[in-house]
Amino acid sequence: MGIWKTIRQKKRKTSQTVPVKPGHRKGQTGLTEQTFVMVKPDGVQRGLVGEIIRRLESKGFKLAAMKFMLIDRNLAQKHYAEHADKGFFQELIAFITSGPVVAMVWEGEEAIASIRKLMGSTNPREAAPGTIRGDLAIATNFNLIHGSDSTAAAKREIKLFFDPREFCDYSRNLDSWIK
Ligand code: RTP
Ligand code: MG
Repeated sequence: MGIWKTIRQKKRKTSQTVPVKPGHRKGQTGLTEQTFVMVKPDGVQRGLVGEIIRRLESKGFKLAAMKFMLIDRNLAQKHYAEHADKGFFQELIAFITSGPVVAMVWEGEEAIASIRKLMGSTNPREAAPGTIRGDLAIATNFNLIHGSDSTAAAKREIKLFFDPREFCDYSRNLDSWIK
């Protein structure tokens, strides 16, 4: 009887070590953001849509909206308006309209800056290993992914590409393990 009691007590102790949902929010800023992300035509052509989405999903970000689409010249010029006076503008417009893209909105804590970090530098040869551009691309004009670079840009670009009805409002059970 004494032995069985000890075993039962040990079992109970062991079961207490099973992880439980953390009750605190240490390290969380509480700044949940949405950002506009696009797999560019080179990413679609090279079959890297899944790989790029996998990296954002694995990090813990949440997909809020997504569509496979062709960008027309008008939308391209609006999207890249900040570069209108640059020497590479016409080439950039031709490239971004050259084939289908995957337009997305991703959501999460400090998602704008964090996804820019996952993307890596504009020039893939300067992008750190471990980043999308650093691991998967070589040329600046074939750098696979776009991500909003500021709060204002995210707001503007999301509105440019998505109608509010295209968003799915849903919750994920695993969020309590991410934030
Ligand atoms: P993106 O807007 O596409 O996310 O890229 P980014 O912020 O890292 O770079 P940005 O300076 O906004 O440039 C937009 C895109 O233009 C092409 N580019 N070409 N030939 C060049 O010197 C040059 N510089 C930029 C790239 O496709 C870049 O992503
Ligand atoms: Mg940019």
